[in-house]
Amino acid sequence: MEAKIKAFMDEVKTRNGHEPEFIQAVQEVAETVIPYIAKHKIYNGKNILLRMVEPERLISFRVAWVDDDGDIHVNRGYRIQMNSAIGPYKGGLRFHPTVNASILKFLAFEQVFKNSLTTLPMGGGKGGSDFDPKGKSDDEVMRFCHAFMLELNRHIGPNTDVPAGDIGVGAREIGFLFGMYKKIRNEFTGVLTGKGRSWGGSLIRPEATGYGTVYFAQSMMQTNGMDFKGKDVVISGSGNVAQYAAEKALHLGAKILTLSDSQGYIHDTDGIDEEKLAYVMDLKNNKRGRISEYADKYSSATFYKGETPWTVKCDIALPCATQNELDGEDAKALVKNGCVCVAEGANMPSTPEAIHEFHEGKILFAPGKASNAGGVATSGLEMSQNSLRISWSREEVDQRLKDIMEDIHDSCVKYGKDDDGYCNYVKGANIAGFVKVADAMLAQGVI
Ligand code: NDP
Ligand code: 2IT
Repeated sequence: MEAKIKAFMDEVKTRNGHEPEFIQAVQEVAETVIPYIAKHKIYNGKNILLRMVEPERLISFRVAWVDDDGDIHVNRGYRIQMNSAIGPYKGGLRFHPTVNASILKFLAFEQVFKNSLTTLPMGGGKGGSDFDPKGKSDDEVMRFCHAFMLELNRHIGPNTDVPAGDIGVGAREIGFLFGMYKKIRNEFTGVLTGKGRSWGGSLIRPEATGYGTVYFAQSMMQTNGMDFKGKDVVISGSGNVAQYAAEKALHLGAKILTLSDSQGYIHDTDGIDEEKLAYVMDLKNNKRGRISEYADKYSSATFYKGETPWTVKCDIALPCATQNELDGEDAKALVKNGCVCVAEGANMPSTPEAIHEFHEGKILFAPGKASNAGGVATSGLEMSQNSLRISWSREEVDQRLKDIMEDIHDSCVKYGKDDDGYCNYVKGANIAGFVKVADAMLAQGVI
């Protein structure tokens, strides 16, 4: 089996040698899915995984725009249409200076499995740009988004490819992108999700990724007779996912100890309560400030510059910032300090070494493609509401989100339970995600 996995990865590396994040994501899937394929005849000899690692289409384009001083800038835009076997391509757009083909291919690949897990009919895609919205005026962001959509519009559509937000793309950017799509195509349609409430957006979509991560973690905890009540929770990030993970964990009676951004983390020994969280939301979403300002406002908090929060003693850890933000040493510290559950709100925040430590320590560990799937699942619910031209209540969307997270949890347990009773959620998520897409690809023939 080792040799089979190595041969497959050698081929992937030959074709994508300069794409470390993509190779990392594929390696994890190959290690769990190739043994499954070997045991299940229908998938043998079909090169099914090799077909899944090759994007159906990779689009790269120039985005030229003018800043407030009249200077011209050029950024690179992308859309990776990875797999459409079970539905239109679906996945976020990331605006961040680190964006490149490797990062977007890893995200698009993960998205295929994640979307399959949601039980909804969505293929996988991802896109974005190396544009950095930080420090830009609203007008500059608008001009960039309009220029980006001027090209992207010809590749997407409500039945073709439906983008959404990710790092650096929130309600403001989705508004500008939607406006330009509507103008060019003269069509008011559900071509993007994460839209504003008054123009086709769904209730609960802003909250969905963070809430879903906590719902998933709660399901995991319940398998061991535990829950969030009274637990110490460490969270990284302070953006969309981190904010609503914190809110839901608070609702369930937990104490939130940390939040972070790319400059460091804050540790509030009294806990981040509802009022303090409202301050964070205003600071990050309206004032576009830095998390260090939290420690200036609240004396119970300290800012640790350039550090990540994983050495803070906790029961539950929710990495909600970015890929590879939690390494093997961090994982060792978490396990040693008694952490019992790690659920990823971000995509691939734990390195392979970290995941190894969590599995060795036999603690509950959920990979992002399972635990952060609530965001895209609720995007799927937004698409349904757009097609039906109706709007469901908060309670209805939240209930559907809860049900989907429970379904995903059940699928992970079905395919991930080891002989000793320990659930390997990585294996479970990869195999469950694979089976649905692979079956559809087999049915549709070699295309
Ligand atoms: P936001 O842009 O709202 O927030 C991102 C947060 O992560 C910020 O606090 C940011 O800090 C921090 N961050 C970004 N890059 C780094 C870095 N290199 N090192 C440390 N911190 C960093 O994005 P989201 O909250 O939407 O996304 C967070 C994660 O969740 C991403 O991995 C994304 O792919 C994933 N995700 C998002 C979904 C969604 O619906 N939005 C759905 C599923 C997954 P700073 O401000 O300093 O950059
Ligand atoms: O990584 C993700 O799942 C997202 N950024 C959300 C994608 C979506 O289409 O809502």
